[in-house]
Amino acid sequence: KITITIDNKRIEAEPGTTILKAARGAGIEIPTLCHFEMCDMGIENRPGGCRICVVEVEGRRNLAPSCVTEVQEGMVVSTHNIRVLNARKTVLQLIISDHPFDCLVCAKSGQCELQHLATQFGIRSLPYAGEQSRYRKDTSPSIIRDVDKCILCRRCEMVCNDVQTVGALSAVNRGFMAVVAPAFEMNLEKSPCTYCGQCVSVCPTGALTEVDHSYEVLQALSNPKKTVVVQTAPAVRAALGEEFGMEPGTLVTGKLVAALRRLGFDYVFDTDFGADLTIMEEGTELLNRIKGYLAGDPNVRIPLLTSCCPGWVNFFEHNFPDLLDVPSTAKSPQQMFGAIAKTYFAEKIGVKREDLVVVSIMPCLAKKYECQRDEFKVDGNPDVDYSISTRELAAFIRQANIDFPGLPDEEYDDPLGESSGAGVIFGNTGGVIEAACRTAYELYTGRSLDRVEFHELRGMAGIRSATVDFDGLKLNIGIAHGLGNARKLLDEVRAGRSQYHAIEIMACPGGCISGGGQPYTHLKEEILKRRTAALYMADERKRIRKSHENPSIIRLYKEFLGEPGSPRAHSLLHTEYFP
Ligand code: HC0
Ligand code: SF4
Repeated sequence: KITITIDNKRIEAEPGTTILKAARGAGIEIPTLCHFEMCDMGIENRPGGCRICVVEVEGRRNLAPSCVTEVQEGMVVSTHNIRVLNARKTVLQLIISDHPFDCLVCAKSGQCELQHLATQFGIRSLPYAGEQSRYRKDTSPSIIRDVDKCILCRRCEMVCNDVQTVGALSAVNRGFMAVVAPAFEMNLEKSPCTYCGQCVSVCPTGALTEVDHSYEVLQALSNPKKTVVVQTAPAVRAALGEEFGMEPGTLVTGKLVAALRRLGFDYVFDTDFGADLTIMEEGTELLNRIKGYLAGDPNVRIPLLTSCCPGWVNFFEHNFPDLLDVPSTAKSPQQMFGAIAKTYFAEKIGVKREDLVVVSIMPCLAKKYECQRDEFKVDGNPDVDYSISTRELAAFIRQANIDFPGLPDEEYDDPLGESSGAGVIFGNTGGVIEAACRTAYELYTGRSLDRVEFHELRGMAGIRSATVDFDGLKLNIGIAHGLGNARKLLDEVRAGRSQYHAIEIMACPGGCISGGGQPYTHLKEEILKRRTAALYMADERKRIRKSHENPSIIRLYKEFLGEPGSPRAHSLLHTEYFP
């Protein structure tokens, strides 16, 4: 350890640590616009570009950017003296001189880090004329790039390239025209972007935001001819409370249901029901593939890859077009829910398909694209009409002046609101495969599990593996979250070196709990861990914890679908992939 002094405080730090980290470790906050990190996953962006984090180091002529300057024995640092404050203010004024002033109508207003700093530093005028660059907005099915608002922090580039290995974004041009953009400045839609939304999660300004569909939802709700059904994804209940000042990790399931009723939805249902249904179909597919594999059938593809994460589906369609027969053909829970809502449920309540509107509340931006895919439409009418993010729902709740923390806890409607604990852990990395194991074990062995938790499948390591014993049949399970980790496992599959029988993949670090549509955290590890714990707690609190024991699922098969994998189940609940 070495000893340094920061703001007259003696601090011990590891050699190689930056001043910024040493200061933060001692509770001294230094502002920055480009730096961010998530230690557990080794994610760190420190291009030293924004220069907001400059500090004074005694004996040095120039101020030092604290995010890239390493501590040295005996160093004496001032983080907030007059010279430093002056420099920060000048840097801020320079950044703002190349930024539009439309805060009133900006999607990020109120949550923009540049806006916060401008307020904190009391910026009231700009001494520099600057130059307002003019780029057109780039709108894709999920994400809007408002490039004029890019401040070149390069967080998005780092996440997209280093974490996701998608490489859709990189810095182009010079001077006032410099921006981060897809190659040849093509539209995001034409780029290899997966719509995972992780760039939106880390963008400090309004340069990257979601396409907002809440107006269309409002229109549907105010149309008396429409019956509007809503489904809520597993991870939303673990994060929505943060938007209303509640502690991260507070489960708000009952208040979420209550808020949606007050907003005017006719039926409040749960994507967890769709997750249980996914397990019935995907679990059956897994067992069939394993039986075929053990019997030496050369046409059977192992490992089975989970297919419920649409960012991941986009990624393998782009990058592994030669492996399109490896993922499960099961649709995602969002889409299974939509298909059942517009057939089985519409029939039950006597409403025509075109008069039923299905809305989903998702932690994810790729879900917006997923529900628009042609294969999920019948004569142009989508199974899921609109997907809105946790953040869009929070804004909607605020507009309606609902006191969210003060709401009573209410229950989901029947029958598509009933779910098991297996359905709710889908939102955590490892949760889908754990849910599948709970059901596949019992179907395969004919025995009831003594303990439903598979702790060996849990955790935050980016790639994990475990062997699960099905009474002598040893299943090798792989888990990856973050597309860079997924790529490593897929490269092994392509090379014929994969050890696994099944692999679960989620595009976002930590799984859906840190999806691109969740309340902004900038991947703060502590918040993600609390959301994860909340979903495991929701599972523990459930009376039914295995998908095949969900009474509404049992009834759905009995009344409508027949067996898992039946021709009707196949046509409604399975899909195909396109290069
Ligand atoms: Fe997820 Fe899902 S678990 S992808 O993260 O499978 O978005 O929460 O809704 O569909 O259930 C997201 C979350 C879902 C789906 C489910 C899956
Ligand atoms: Fe890259 Fe994901 Fe952003 Fe697309 S959505 S640009 S894949 S980080």
